[in-house]
Amino acid sequence: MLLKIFPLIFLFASVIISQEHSLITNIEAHKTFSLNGNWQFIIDPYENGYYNYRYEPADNGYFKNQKPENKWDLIEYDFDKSETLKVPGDWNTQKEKLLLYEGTIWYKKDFDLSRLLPDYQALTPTRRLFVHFGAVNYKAVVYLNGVKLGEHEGGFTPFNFEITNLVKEKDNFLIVKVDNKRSREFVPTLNTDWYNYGGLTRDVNLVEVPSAYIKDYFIQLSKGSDKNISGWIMLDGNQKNQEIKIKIPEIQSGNTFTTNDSGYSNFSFNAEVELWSPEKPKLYDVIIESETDTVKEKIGFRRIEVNGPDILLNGKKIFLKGISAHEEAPLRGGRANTKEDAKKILDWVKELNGNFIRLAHYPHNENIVRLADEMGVFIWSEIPVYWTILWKNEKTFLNAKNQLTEMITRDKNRASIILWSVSNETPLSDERLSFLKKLNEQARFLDSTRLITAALENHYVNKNTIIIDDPFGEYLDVIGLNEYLGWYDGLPDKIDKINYQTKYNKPVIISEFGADALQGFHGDSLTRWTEEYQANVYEHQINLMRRIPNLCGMTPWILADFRSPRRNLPGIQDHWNRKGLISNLGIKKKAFYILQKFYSVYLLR
Ligand code: GCB
Repeated sequence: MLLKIFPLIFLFASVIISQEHSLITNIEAHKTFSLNGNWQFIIDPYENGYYNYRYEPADNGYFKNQKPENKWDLIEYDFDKSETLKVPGDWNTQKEKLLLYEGTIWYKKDFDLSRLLPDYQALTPTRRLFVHFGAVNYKAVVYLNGVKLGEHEGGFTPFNFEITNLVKEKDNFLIVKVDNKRSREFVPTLNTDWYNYGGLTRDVNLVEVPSAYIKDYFIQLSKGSDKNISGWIMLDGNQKNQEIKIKIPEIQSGNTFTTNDSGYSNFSFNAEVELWSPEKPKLYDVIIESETDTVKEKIGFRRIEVNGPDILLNGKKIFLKGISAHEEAPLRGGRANTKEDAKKILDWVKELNGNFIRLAHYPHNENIVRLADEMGVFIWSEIPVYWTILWKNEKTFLNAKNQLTEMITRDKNRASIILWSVSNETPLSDERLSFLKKLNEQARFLDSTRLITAALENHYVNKNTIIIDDPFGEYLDVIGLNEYLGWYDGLPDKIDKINYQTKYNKPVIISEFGADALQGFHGDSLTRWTEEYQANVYEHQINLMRRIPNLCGMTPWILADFRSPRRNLPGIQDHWNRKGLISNLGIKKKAFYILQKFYSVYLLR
């Protein structure tokens, strides 16, 4: 009976997904034209370019890019005389005056299609053009040639708008109003422990596709199988019924099928694939051909499952030797956004003898996820449902759900991603539980092949016993737990006295522990902020790890020091969270070597 219902559920799932997003995935498989580089900008703290003096949206805002036409015209801005900012890039670390700026900045980029894409006009109407943003923090309103294309909320996921009918051969101007003001109802909310880097923080591209093109697809091993590949494909455009071929040339495998009136099809076929693992991160070229479009990408195939308290990769028990990381550029500072940044971060994970990274506390850029596929590093990816979200606010929920959807949409074909996390350290309440349960359902609905987790908190049963009993644990595959014994909770020797219990027969990952140390600051092992204190905490924590029930992995907090405006201690913090194992200048602290050693000897619980 179950088997009979399954295909129906699957079909239904694919239809709903298609209605929910307009994102083109794997844009590199299409023709892209980078709009990265220098963009002019106007700082607009009062949003004068958006609202009139009655605080109503103006129909003649900065997005019109007006110029005086005669000597008496009154126009109080001028993009062309304004300074420039580099895209991709946060604005905070590019101009000193913007270091702590939270508000609106208008960006403008001019482009000539005749230069970027000389044959475009000749090819229309068989071609379409989109503008694609890797991420904009936090809110973006996008205009082309004075006409609004759309808006996007959420600072860490991609989005795109079609510009086929608006774009001109010459003299296009793309304007983006970017606003990074924090707000109680946003995701994240007002209060976090990371820097609110604003701007066009990831790549901006024009993407050219055929009039009917392959917009999205899901290609993974079928749940529980090593040999059956299944998923769905989604076309967009004027020719919905098409014959589709999926090919994996290296193993001469694939299948042919036809999309329905909505442009969708499920598929499944048998394939003798070599399974992806950190030891051998095998990726296959997968080609998808429709009658009007072809896309290609490298995909790895592996099974990730839980069995009682264990996590299994391709049927075998694994231990996740990890580290948490923010999306900060090693050495350079500011938001990471290049392939080199991603490489440096993952090289550090390898140097630690690790095989796992927790990309905290929001979806990181696509470079790192793709590189992790190649380098064989497991990923935990999460959305910024962090601390005190407004659980009762429907808009907040829809926003969180949308960010989750966009994260999964972008990265669902990456073998490296094994865990989707829906929240971090959220305080217990009925409203929170129902909010998180719905996110959990959405994640499972979009992707039944990965494990769902969340970073939960400690609860004491008595002085020396902590229990993992968060009611949300019942719904998760893997329990993440943040604990700060030895730092926020007692001194390092307290760690030895604590015992853990868990209510759930499920794998546990200690998703955070740590202590701050200013690199180069030395003292005895009980002096706060010294490398010795941090090392002391790591030594005791590592002993504790051996005693945590059901432990399947850990991601201590954190790989490198990161900027955080809530860290105010002069001479030590100066707006940096110092829990990094590596300083913001790339220098390793003592604790780095302690974890490195542990990871070199520890195999499995
Ligand atoms: C936490 C948070 C993390 C903070 C960290 C800290 O529990 O999850 O975002 O940065 O503690 O350093 O306090």
